[in-house]
Amino acid sequence: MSNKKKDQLNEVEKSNDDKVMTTNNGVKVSEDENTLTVGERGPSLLEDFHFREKIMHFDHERIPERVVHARGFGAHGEFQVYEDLSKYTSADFLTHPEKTTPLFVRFSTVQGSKGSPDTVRDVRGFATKFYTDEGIFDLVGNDIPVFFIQDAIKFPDLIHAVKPEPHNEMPQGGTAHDTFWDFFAQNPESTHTAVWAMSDRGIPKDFRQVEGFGVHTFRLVNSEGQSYFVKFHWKPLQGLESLVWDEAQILHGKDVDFHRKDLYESIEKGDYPEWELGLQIIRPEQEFDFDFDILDPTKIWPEDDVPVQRVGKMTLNQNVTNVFDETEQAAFHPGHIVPGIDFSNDPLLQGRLFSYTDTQITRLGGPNFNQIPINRPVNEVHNNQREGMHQTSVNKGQVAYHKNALNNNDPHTTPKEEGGYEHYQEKVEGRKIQKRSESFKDYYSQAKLYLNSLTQPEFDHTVDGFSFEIGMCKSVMVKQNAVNQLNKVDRTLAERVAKNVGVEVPAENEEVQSDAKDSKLTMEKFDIPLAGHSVAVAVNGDISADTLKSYAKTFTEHKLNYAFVGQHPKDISEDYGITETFDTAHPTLFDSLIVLSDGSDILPPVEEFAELTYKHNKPLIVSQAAETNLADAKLNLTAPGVFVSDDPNTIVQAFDRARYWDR
Ligand code: HDE
Repeated sequence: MSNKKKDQLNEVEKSNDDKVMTTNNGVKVSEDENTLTVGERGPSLLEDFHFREKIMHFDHERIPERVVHARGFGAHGEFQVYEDLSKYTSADFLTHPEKTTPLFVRFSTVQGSKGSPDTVRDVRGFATKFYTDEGIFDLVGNDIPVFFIQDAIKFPDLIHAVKPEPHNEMPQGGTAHDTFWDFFAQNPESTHTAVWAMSDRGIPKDFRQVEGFGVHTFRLVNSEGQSYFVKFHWKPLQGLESLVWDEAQILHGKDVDFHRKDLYESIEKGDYPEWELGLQIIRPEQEFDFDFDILDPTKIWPEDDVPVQRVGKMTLNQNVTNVFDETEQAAFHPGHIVPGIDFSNDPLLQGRLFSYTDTQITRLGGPNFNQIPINRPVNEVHNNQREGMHQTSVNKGQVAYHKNALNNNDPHTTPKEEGGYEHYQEKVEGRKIQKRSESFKDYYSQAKLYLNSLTQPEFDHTVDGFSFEIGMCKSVMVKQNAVNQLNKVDRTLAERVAKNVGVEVPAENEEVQSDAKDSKLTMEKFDIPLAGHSVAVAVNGDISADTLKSYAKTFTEHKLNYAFVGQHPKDISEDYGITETFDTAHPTLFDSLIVLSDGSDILPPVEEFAELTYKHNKPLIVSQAAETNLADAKLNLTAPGVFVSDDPNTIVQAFDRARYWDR
């Protein structure tokens, strides 16, 4: 983390090391295990102030969880722009390549509550707080570039449909239920985002491998006052990978913390995840050059038409010290912007600008949430705002108003030329109306564009995603209505899902007639580096320490995470050994598997490890001695991505692809 934010947080960090226990009023505590009572077996006394304070504080430890995005995990990092972008913007952090800007990122799921599993099918939040020298810029985006609705007034309806149903509070963490699919069918603007969520994008493998999108159109404004429309992107340098649904479901039980653990451990190990900041820029005179409205948040700007310029890099390099104090109390807000950035008239964005401060007041208990350490800017804050719950500053002086003569008119305002924020002077006129623009009413073309751009396995997974989710609905009417919507996008999708969920294939083919594709939509466009992947080595019988060490050496050379998994833990050296057993580990927790055997009968869990790795299309290496033992297992040893080898280096070749869909 860059120093400014780190120094600021260090100042408030508190350690108990070598300290005596006190009450919150600083009185040293002599007894912390027995309350004050009358005699050894008598009643407790109210005057035990330490007991009263301890229990009072405990009773109030919880704050309301976020209405949406309750389940999340964050980390600190930094950002550096590659080149001076003053052509587009006056923002200080985008025009000074020599500067590193501290930042904080929180990833989240949308639907589930705070304790829900990480690997559910859902959109992921990707919120970034930049602590720039000119104040805080929050880029509060998602891992999917579009949103379910076009106007903020529909957000409570969407979320009420998405969340567990109110009469029985089920299901937790997912959208596979009647109210969500009823909303989908009755609100066709949700079609495009639903197609993304049902594809592999809805079940990312980890947080390190998600793209990030600002979703809305923003403006960049340069020092001459020229403005450009912009969409923000985060491009992961770790590649882009997803789970398969069966694997994701098993992981709900095997490791509810699968995503947060991956991020936490990568950072602890010094394997810092990185993303490049991407900009798509549309000049004002191009605003109406497209067959979609650039203010519509249910539309992408296809990257083949409007290329993404990669302008800087973010590195996440420090875990938080305390999850509640930092991650839980982080208050993001799309309205936190800095000079050089401004809003567009996207009606969803405009509504968000209103919502986020409201939610912080409920969640964080008052208007002073910006004073909480994680939310404090790194530059100084001075104004005439005073008092309120949880005020932590001690504001000096007689004067708290503007303008004043008693304090020399301080704090004083700053003109734009010297860094004062001035809103872009867009000319706007019109009647007051409540009406959706006609230009927002094409709900299906880009859903079709997305499906056209997928590879065949990706398309098949999307069919499976829809089939599972719609299939879980109880109402046949809802299922039929949902399939009728799919029929307006893609006939094959509608036919296959209808068959899988047991409803009628709509009589008429109403699909969008278009072969248009965007080459950047398939996940396979990303190179996937070997480093950072994981290998389980299933040890069947007695394998020499030297053999295990030679495998460990290869893994370390290639920065692979690994674990030897055996029937019993075993110490084979000082640093590593057989640390996992078939009870503690599971093939879904790893990206690949190597089976080593001494030739003895294959243990049932080893066979299960091999079968599940095979089923989930992951690289599988089987030693020569294990090959014959696995003859009866449910897998084909000559299938793509299965290697019979005793050479530890085969792992490099095996990761030629992260998943072998043609298996
Ligand atoms: Fe949010 N959203 N949202 N949202 N959102 C919240 O703010 C809201 C929307 C997003 O890690 C809440 O502090 C409205 C789009 C993320 O802390 C709340 C509308 C996008 C996070 C809220 C939207 C997002 C939130 C809940 C429609 C992607 C988590 C707690 C106008 C571009 C941030 C909180 C974190 C959180 C309201 C739509 C992303 C209730 C009214 C579109 C990543 O204020």
